[in-house]
Amino acid sequence: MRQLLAATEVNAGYTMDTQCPFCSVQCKMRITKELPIPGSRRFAYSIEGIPNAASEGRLCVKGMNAHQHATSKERLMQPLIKKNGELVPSTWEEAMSLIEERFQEGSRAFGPHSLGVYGGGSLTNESAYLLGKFARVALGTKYIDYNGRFCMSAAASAGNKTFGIDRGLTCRLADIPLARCIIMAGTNIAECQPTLMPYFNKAKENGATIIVIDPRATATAAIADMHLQLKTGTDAALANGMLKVLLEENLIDEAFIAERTNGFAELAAHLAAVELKDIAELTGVEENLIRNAARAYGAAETGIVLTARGVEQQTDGHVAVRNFLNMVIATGKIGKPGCGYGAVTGQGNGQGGREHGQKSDQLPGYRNIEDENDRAYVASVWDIHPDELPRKGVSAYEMMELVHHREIRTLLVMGSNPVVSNPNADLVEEALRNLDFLVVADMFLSETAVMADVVLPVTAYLENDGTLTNLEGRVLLRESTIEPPGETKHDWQILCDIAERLGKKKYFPFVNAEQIFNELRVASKGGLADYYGITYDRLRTSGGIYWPCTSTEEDGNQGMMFEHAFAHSDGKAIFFPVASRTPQETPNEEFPLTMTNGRVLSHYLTGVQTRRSHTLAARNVENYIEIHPKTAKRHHIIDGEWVEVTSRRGSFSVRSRFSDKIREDTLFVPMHWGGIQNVNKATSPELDPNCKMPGFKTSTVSITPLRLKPLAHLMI
Ligand SMILES: Nc1nc2c(c(=O)[nH]1)N[C@H]1C(S)=C(S)[C@@H](COP(=O)(O)OP(=O)(O)OC[C@H]3O[C@@H](n4cnc5c(=O)[nH]c(N)nc54)[C@H](O)[C@@H]3O)O[C@H]1N2
Ligand SMILES: Nc1nc2c(c(=O)[nH]1)N[C@H]1C(S)=C(S)[C@@H](COP(=O)(O)OP(=O)(O)OC[C@H]3O[C@@H](n4cnc5c(=O)[nH]c(N)nc54)[C@H](O)[C@@H]3O)O[C@H]1N2
Ligand code: SF4
Ligand SMILES: [Mo]
Repeated sequence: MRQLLAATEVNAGYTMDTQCPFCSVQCKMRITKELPIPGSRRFAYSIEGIPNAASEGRLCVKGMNAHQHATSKERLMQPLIKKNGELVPSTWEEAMSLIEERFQEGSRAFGPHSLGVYGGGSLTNESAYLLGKFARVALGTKYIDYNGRFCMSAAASAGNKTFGIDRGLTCRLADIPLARCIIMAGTNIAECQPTLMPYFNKAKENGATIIVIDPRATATAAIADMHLQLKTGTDAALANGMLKVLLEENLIDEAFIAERTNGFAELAAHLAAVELKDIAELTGVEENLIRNAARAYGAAETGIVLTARGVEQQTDGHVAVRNFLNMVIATGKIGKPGCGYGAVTGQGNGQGGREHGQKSDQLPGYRNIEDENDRAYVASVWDIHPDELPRKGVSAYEMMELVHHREIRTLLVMGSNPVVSNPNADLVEEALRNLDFLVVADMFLSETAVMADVVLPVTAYLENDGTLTNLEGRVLLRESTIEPPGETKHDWQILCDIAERLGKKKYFPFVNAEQIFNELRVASKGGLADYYGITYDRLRTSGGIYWPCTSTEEDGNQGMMFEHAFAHSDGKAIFFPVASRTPQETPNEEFPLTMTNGRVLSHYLTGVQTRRSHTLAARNVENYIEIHPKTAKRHHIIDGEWVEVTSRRGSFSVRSRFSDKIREDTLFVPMHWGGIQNVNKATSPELDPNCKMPGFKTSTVSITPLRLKPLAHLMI
């Protein structure tokens, strides 16, 4: 048994091994809280990376400073209840009684489906799994979805369709240095998974050709041999151009296509009509560059293709990824060393969080909530009748629409800040204001928590136990040796407590995270994401185990997938012809520029955590819009001045930042700020029909210096 340090001992300092709470690499680290310097009341923390298979001991600036938010004075230490429009401290008893009363009232008056649950990819596997069970068993609602919908849904659905399974990386990180050509499409690893960069540098030293596809010359593009600086939203077309060259120049693997794939003839017929000059026109990338990139990938002995949100957060994100997968399987560059595909997963538990039932159409182990066998199996594990299991609900943004229509009237948010991270943020804010009852479980008073009727304080990464699955599909255990501060509770504890209040304790008897994991193992057994063979004891000694792992005797699959077969029933991968479409919005006189968005190194998602770290906050204190100096000149904009950016949805205001590293027709805005600086006030809620990913990355906008705007609207 581990001994937890009591709060008084915590105040005396400690050393503990933990994991970074931020991105999908999940770097391991050791934190030491030093005794205060005599005469000072402040503690010093020292952080060092611990060697591990993913980051090999490296940490980036976010990991080095994560403890600053976790130990910040702004942490919520007791529940809050809204009284007369103000959130005021309360006891757990009062907060829980109110939740019990209002959840029951809501369910009685408007039915169980008037209750909704909204989760997140930062939650541990245990909490994410329990959240799915909580929605279906404790509340009896079909309405549950999570922020991963905005993150991994296009790549996940594409992997499922092409390969029959979705695991972010189909190979090991260790394969990257073995690849002779690497395509990085819409992924800015240098800022978003910085501790992985040495893998790419090693590949380069080994002679690899690196191709970056991005409308901006990013820090990642700095290591590229070829940079295809395409127009935003044209990746599917670009991949068609590259496929055309691969076929034309016979750079494909015919034996692999014949033995291991279906549907090649349809793809070839579709590509026959593709003209490279049309693709060059559509994408803004020169014909020669497309040809050279395709040749480099096709001719290389080994190769890896990576995509991330630049390709995926589009209304054709699913098919755009499928077109990159067409390239992977046409060249047979998968299932062997130095080869593979990776959807670079985003959040700390972005991988595990999408496998065990937070998604509206999913049951644990990547099971399908509409499949009768899957329903029967999970119902038996949960000790309920299959008919008691709700059917599938709707995706994250669609849930917000239902909130807006007042079909969902009560909402529990755990591990997300939807009012900032959803597209069309003004509508989402209006929707949340209309709720009868909003409960938010968070460590901080986020923009969403401020709107809540009850805010529940949760433990942070330093204080709770659980497993997280990194971008490779490697399950990692993070354990704490310190006691929760103040009155904070673990997410899973909160779910068990509410369930008990609703008379469902029998289904939520858990007293620690390991017990939940043991139920998850059984619930996932036989599913695509099978965790049955993984135990806490094995994780404690192994440093991580890849799924699928079907028995406790087995080592897991060692990271390399599809060596002999894909996951479809006939063992084959499937080609899919993809249209070369123009972007979802094309510029016109009123909205002449295309705006995309994304991340910077020092902030994380909606910034709720990183803004509470003084070291990180100091690196970027406010939001900005990256604009080419020539474009700025045409729009009378001075470097560093405040501008208003307007789309068909709404407006936000940020400072301009000149950069010649961006296309002249494109603007880029980080996503880490809420309020008036929130880029999502202007992004489009149009969804990809295949996976319900919003088309975040392409909106047409106008841009005006605030200096030139009439001031009348500011006067009352
Ligand atoms: N520092 C930091 N790291 C993070 C995060 C963070 O918030 N901050 N978040 C984590 C999470 S949850 C995620 S999902 C990942 C995201 O990781 P990424 O997907 O790598 O991050 P983004 O910056 O959103 O987008 C990547 C790139 O796509 C480009 N892009 C924009 N439009 C297009 C397009 O149409 N086509 C192509 N090919 N490229 C385009 C952008 O210019 C950008 O450089 O990062 C994770 N890591
Ligand atoms: N325009 C635009 N919008 C985007 C994106 C984009 O690229 N462009 N990217 C999308 C993507 S990929 C993502 S992943 C989403 C993310 O969007 P959000 O889900 O809104 O992201 P976070 O800022 O991580 O919000 C998490 C909240 O949960 C809290 N939290 C952190 N850990 C825990 C925990 O363990 N338990 C609980 N209860 N709370 C916790 C944090 O304090 C924070 O308030 O944003 C999406 N929105
Ligand atoms: S943010 Fe990602 S790369 Fe940086 S330390 Fe944390 S897990 Fe590692
Ligand atoms: Mo994400």
